[in-house]
Amino acid sequence: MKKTWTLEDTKSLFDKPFFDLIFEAQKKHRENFDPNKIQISTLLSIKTGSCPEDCKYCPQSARYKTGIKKQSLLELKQILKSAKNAKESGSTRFCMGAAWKNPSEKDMPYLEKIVKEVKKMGMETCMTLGSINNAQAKRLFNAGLDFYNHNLDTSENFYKHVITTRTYQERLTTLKIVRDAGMKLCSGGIIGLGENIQDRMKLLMQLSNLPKQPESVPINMLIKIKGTPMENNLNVEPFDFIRVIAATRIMLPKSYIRLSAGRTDMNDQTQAMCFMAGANSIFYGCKLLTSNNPEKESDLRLFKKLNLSPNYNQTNTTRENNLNLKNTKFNQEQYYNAGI
Ligand code: SAM
Ligand code: DTB
Ligand code: SF4
Repeated sequence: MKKTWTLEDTKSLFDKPFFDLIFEAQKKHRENFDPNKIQISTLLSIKTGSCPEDCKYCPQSARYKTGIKKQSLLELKQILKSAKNAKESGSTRFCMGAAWKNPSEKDMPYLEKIVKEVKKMGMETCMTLGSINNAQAKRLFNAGLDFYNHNLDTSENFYKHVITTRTYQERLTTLKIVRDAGMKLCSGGIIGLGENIQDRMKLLMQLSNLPKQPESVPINMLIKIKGTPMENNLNVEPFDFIRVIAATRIMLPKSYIRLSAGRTDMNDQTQAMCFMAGANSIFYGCKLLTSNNPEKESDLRLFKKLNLSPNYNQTNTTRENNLNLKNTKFNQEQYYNAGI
């Protein structure tokens, strides 16, 4: 039977001596995953900026002057070109994000078309479009959408300090709608919003106590965007972040935990500790939605140092097709050392 995490249980995890916590997380990780494999996803913003929501961390909210370049829905050709690049550079999942409160009915046929075409390329598909209703979720599922991403972001209590235009309950409802439509769920949060440790515990309790745990759990470290109300937030202490990853691994043992936004502010050692604590997925490619992500070459170098190799999905045929190292300077050496 699925364990229900209480605040007391969760607190006892966070209170553990650091190495005891990491050891327990790594044990859990090894029971459920190959510790030397990593899942690779690539992000593309298919509609950028002018979002009516007020998420205080977000560069894309129309309420803050962040200077990002707005872009209406991208053309199919451009989306497929990015998906092809992502596939050729080793990504197995293509995640498309739109700066919307929710998708409009008039865009649904086009969104279905996008999903069908990306799916045809042999990649897993993921979208994050804000709140969706039952009919929209079913349509996206029928078009071939594998995952839907919608984050809880933080604890229910702290949420009101972050977003006022969408309720926490609406978020939970969207997660249920995604599940009811038959899709896999990607849901996580952000560390560094100004939340306290108990808010972090409560976010993880919400995620782990869902009727079915999300298959993917992105843990973002706040990227402090100039012009947003959170631009001067305090930095997250790396060891506190690693603790959150470890607790996530223990509380959601079978989920892929994605080390998401904020990796450009983490050194190799912090990222390695996150992998040790149970993170086993990243966004790959030099851009997230609008913000920078590490360069591919720097990630490949890190994989090499840590002997990490990509976790290919079953539908892909050749490894060469997936990890096109021809484009990287250290092609042969990487290829040899990663044992690919
Ligand atoms: N508009 C849709 C929504 O909010 O559901 C989809 C895109 S939205 C940008 C996806 C997620 O990105 C947010 O839920 C948040 O967790 C994350 N995010 C946005 N800005 C961020 C930032 N500055 N730092 C870290 N994570 C961020
Ligand atoms: C998630 O949890 N993080 C990604 C993805 N899901 C959509 C987005 C991170 C966005 C970081 C800020 C930006 O690039 O605009
Ligand atoms: Fe809009 Fe999503 Fe950004 Fe919130 S997180 S402002 S909903 S794009």
